[in-house]
Amino acid sequence: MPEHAANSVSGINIKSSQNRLLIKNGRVVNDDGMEDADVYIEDGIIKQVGRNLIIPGGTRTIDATGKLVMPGGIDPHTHFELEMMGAKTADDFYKGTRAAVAGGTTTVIDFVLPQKGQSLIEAYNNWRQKADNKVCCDYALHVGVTWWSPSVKKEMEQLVSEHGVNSFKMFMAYKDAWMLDDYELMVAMETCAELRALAQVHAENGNIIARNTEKLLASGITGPEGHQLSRDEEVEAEAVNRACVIANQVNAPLYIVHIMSKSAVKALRIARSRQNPPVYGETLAATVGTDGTHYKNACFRHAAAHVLSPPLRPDPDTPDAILQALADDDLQLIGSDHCTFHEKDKELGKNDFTKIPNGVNGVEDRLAILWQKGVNTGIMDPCRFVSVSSAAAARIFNLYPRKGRVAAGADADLLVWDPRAERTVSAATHRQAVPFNIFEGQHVVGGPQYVIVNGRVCLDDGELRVVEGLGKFLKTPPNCPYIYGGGEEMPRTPQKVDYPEPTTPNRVTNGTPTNDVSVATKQLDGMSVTSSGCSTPTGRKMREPGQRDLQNSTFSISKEMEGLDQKTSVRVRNPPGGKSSGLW
Ligand code: URQ
Ligand code: ZN
Ligand code: ZN
Repeated sequence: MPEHAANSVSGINIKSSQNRLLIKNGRVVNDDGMEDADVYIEDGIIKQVGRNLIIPGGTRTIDATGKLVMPGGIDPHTHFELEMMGAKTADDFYKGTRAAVAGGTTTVIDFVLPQKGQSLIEAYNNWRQKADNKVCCDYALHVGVTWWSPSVKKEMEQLVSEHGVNSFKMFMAYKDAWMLDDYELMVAMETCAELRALAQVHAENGNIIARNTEKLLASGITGPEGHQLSRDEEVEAEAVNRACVIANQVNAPLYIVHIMSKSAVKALRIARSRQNPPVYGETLAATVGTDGTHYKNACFRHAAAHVLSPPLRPDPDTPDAILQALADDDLQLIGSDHCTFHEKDKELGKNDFTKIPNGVNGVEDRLAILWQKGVNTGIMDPCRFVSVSSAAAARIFNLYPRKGRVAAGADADLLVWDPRAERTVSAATHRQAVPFNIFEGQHVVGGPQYVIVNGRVCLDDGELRVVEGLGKFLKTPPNCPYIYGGGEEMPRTPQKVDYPEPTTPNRVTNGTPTNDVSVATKQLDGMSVTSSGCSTPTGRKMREPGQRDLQNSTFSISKEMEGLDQKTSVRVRNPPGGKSSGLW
């Protein structure tokens, strides 16, 4: 099968033995626990997870000794083939999903973004046309509500009832383009709640940005550094708070996309402690993997490649604080907001930062960056890694447990993750369409050795073998039980009174190599002994009296590696939480 075989899925005629796969001797990681188990796959579905499985002859076997078997990543935020700010993103649905699979992501959720005045259904159909025959992994769609009228409301209803959409993104920024005012935002959120869909917001105060921009340009600040100056943390935090208040007024669940700052996390945390229906927060690989100091780089190309909105923050404590927020369930997910532009397009803003098309890369390196910055440093354990990079998105967008879980009955979207694999991130070797990578030069330890997409081995011991068109469009049903509760009480966050400043863990800074896998494997060893630190399905830490705090653990590296290789057995003690989508 050639790697790039357009529309080749229908032509796939694999012998039945090739539809069978056994992943043996690995440690299976879900968001609520780990166990040493084999995983048997047939016809794209996980059939069995356990020990001593009875397997038909001729089944291909992957030996995962010393490796982790995790659900494939779900990237809840991509922009493939998006036209914005006079340019088109460089990665189309083929190149973008190919890069996703290379990095271990097996489902993406892209955004249909209609132009002002455009029919939402028409825009949705355009997106399906762009994507359906190109995607190398499954995908779903959010739809942007970029203008308001009664016809928009009607189309939202149709999108939910007929087209498999359960989430809508509203913009509080991009004044004169996609921005809604507060009244429109309120009605749009109300509509989402009526439809039992999920309202998403891009939280920045577009009016403040517009005025600040006028003043900056008038004072002669035209370079990329002006981007951050026009929209500092306060501008983001104010919008987060306002969005939460509006959602609360209309009793709508809310999802805030790309949270980029400590101030925004603080605003979100306060809202989450008081609000029901729930509020969820997403951050980005860019936010934990780099920072806003790059806007001062003398090279326009370099600085402009980091321009996205909300911007990266110059405060050097931001990446660690955001990682800590992910670990503590103040944030629930990490996406990429992958939105790459060629250099010639970024140059549209050479003399005016407001014209630099907004967006950065991330779909390929999201998992490795999170593992390196979050797990290898001891900030989060592998279960929480699975939660924020996969399971939480499946739960929130009502794809769970078909996606986001290693269990019998789920889609066979899996990673065999090698916690010792080392590489240096570089545009020279990445699969994304642009010759620039915002994580350039960062040394990461831990990465996918095998990536299985719908039962097919698409990264095979490091060799990429994607199939164009292999992915399917995933309908996301409304009335997600995880959000709306099937008649039972909705999930609530505990009351938290104060927001302590996040501690700065002992870790490497951006770009500084570390070969120390001890912390990650400490976590693995800790998990194997006690299961402590495993996240609940809502992400909060479950640590029982007497159980050890993994972040303060002092195991030796050799013991930990032995622990993984010798496969100390552990059973999941917590049953899978949350509500199922009725798969079983
Ligand atoms: O706002 C977004 O999510 C897209 C449209 C652009 N990318 C970005 O700068 N965050
Ligand atoms: Zn946005
Ligand atoms: Zn985006």
